[in-house]
Amino acid sequence: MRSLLLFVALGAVVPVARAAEPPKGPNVLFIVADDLNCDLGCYGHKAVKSPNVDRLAATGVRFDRAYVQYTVCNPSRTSFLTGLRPTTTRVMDNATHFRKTLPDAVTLPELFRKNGYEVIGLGKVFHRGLSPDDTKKEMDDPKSFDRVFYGKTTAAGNKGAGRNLTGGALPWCRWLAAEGADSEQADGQLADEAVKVLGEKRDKPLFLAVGFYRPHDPFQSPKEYFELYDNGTFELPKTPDGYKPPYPLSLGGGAFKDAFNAFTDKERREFLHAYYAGVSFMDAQVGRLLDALDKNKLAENTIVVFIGDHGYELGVRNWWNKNTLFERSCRTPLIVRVPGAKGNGKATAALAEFVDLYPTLAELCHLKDTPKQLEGASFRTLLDDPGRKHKEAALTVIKRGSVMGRSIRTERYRYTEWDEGKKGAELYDHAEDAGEFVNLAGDKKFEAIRAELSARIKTTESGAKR
Ligand SMILES: [Ca+2]
Repeated sequence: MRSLLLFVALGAVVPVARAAEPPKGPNVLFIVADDLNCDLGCYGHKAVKSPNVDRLAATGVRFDRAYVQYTVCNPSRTSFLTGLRPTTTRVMDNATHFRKTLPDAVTLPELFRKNGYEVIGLGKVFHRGLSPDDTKKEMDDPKSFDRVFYGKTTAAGNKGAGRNLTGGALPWCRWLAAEGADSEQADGQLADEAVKVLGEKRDKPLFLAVGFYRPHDPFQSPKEYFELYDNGTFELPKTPDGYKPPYPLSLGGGAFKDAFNAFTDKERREFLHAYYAGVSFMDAQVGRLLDALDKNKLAENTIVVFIGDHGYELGVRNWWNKNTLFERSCRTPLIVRVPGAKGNGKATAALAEFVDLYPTLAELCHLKDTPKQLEGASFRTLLDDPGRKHKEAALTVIKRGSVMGRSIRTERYRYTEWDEGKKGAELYDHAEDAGEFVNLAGDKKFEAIRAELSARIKTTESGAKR
């Protein structure tokens, strides 16, 4: 039908691009965890149990400075799946579908399809509704996948012990240590389905995207993952005495702030407990995928990418959410295992942006017809040589109300402007202040650095690829 339409429209037969023989791969297993920060064993966290992601990190390249382009689900996912910055996609909330703003974008999975791959999407790859039980499909992108499966937590899986930590003021802020096995939860079903897919015989290479819903709220996981932790041992978040948060956290009131301000240490410990149980539950599912790769002898010909869609603040500045421009929201895990890469088993401190994922995977898989307007730069060479540099800066933006915030991370500094500085600016020196508590933006000694970083925001946003 498409050939016929082209014939009618153009008056000539336009050959449909087909490879003479099907491409041989490599396969890609692309795993996304929702709202996952770097509190993982392999990133040095002492309490969190993540043996399977750790196992992947031990056999792949762990990125220690990888930054998302937006710290909310839909804008971040849209960005790394289209290879475009949020200011280009114009998707800066959870309600706008990128096909409205960029109808002709070729997404990363779509490009794999066009290159002869079988492309399967399980769970939350593009943004979906707010919970795994939300069956609305309108946020997904049918052009991107040959097959999709979302999973749905069963009635039995929704039973258990738990409570809302805000007395119901924030409906999402609740935990449940659920009865029943992993497969009663949507994420367990996603792993079941992925294991099935990896066991299937196919004559095409496979791009399998698996988007786990945890550790995103509601903080619900089978109770065995809660039982991995004694929350009395958790280190509680620390904010220095007398600290005054910058814009927009400096604004008074709001349902989130009011609820978080009412937390006692009991709620704080429960929040950490429930979030980390979700990390371990998600981690166990990742383990099942890695085992299935090994069992089906696919590991040697499969690139594995593991990411969060953005980080998560766990109580520092008394903020228990994402949607900030601090390090813990902007930075998220990125682990890439390419069979045979010389960097496997090592970590890289090179700055990388999630917008780089698209051109990297396109290069690694020798894809044809990669869109010319991609805004990232391939980091393929880092995978063999993790000690090299990749780019000068990573840019993350968010919109709070009508105010745009832009934050640039260089090797040493983070610099943030709200409404181009009119609503405030923040400069943090990570060599001295990893927690980003001492704002140097008004300090005369840092005037030149601030000016340089302000200019860097503009050049990065307007297309400087490195
Ligand atoms: Ca998210």
